[in-house]
This record gives sequence, structure tokens and C-alpha cells, in this order.
Amino acid sequence: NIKGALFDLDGVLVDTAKYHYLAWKELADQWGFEFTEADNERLKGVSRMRSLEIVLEVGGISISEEEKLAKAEQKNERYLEYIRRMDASELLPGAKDYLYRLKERGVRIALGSASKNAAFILEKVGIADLFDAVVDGTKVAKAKPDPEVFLLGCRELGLKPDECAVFEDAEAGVAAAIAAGMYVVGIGSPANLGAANRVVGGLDELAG
Ligand code: G16
Ligand code: MG
Repeated sequence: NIKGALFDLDGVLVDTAKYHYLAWKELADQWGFEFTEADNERLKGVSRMRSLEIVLEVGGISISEEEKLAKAEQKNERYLEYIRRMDASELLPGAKDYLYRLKERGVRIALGSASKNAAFILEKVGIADLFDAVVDGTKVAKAKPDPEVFLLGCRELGLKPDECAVFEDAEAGVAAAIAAGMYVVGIGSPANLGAANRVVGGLDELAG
């Protein structure tokens, strides 16, 4: 039976993708090209710098490494303005109930996110106290599909990979969890998360 649960943040507990999108779109507007919501799908679960590379690729733009750092910083400033206004109403359906249910069963809980703003977002939506470990973009060097983020989370919980389950909405995240040797619940559609052990539409399907 499962002793630890590792949660991705964006797309599983909250929908921050819409704020990432607005912030990236502002950069694209300044460069004068269209950045669509379909393009934004490619940024899900991807690190900030890799996201910037994708945005630049969409616009057919090339800039120096120094400018990239400045643009990534500018995007994050805008993103922070959006997430500063987040509160508990932005938790996805079933997220809080499911976390409490796991707590009641004695399951240890960790975050496994690519975001460097993850701890701040957990505070804003009021669930930071429920986490026994938080592994985010400030702690890991290798991005999903590399298993590092989940292996570190599991180690911080004091558990072994086969004692942990991962909840993920991104294909690369599901691949990372499989590579880590963990049970994976895909959050979304079997169309792209078919590799998971189980796929549900949202945590509300498990919390009920
Ligand atoms: C999230 C988002 C990505 C974002 C990444 C880094 O991942 O899905 O779009 O680029 O975090 O975010 P930040 O710029 O805040 O460091 P996850 O792993 O929580 O789904
Ligand atoms: Mg995600």
C-alpha cells in the first residue's frame, strides 16, 4: 500500500498555466507575434528557461543568452503579479479534500514541481502546512521526464519509490514518475497520459 503521495502543482492542485500564459503572451505581444493557448500547451511542466526557448521558437526570434535571462526575469515579474492575488478559491476541485483524506490515512505528502515559485503558491492557496516535503525548481537540476524531482521528494519523505504514488497532468511528468519506479495517476485525458497506471479527470474523482 501507498505510504507517500507526490503531487505536481500546475494542472493538478492549481491552474497556474493560465497565468504563465498571460505573462508569456505579454512578451510575445511586445515582440509582435501571436502566442496562442495551443502554443501554451507546450509549456506545461517545462522549466522557465525551456519555456522561453519554446516561446522564442514560436515567434521565430533569436536573442543572446544575456537577453534571455532578462526576458525570463521580466516574465517572472509579471507572473508574480498574477500569483500574488491567488487564494484558496483557486485550488482545483477536490484538491484540498483529497490532501486531507490522505493525511487522515497517514500518507505522507510531497510536492514535485518544476516551478521556482511553488512554495509561494502553496502559501497563497493555504495548503503549505499539509506538505511534509516540497521539492521544486529551486532544488532540482534535471527537469521532468528525468525522475530527479520525484526521487528527491520520496527521499525527503523517508520512503522508497515503490511506496509512493505520483499525481501528474503532464506527459513528461508521467514519464518521470514511471522512470522513478512509482505508481502514477494521470490527471487529464488518457489520450496523452495513457502511460499512467490510472487516469482520472481531476482529484475530485478520487476525493468523493
Ligand atoms: C510549472 C508549469 C510550467 C512552468 C514551470 C516553471 O510546472 O507547468 O509551465 O514553466 O512550472 O515555473 P516558474 O517559472 O514559476 O519557475 P509544474 O511542474 O508545477 O506543473
Ligand atoms: Mg503540471
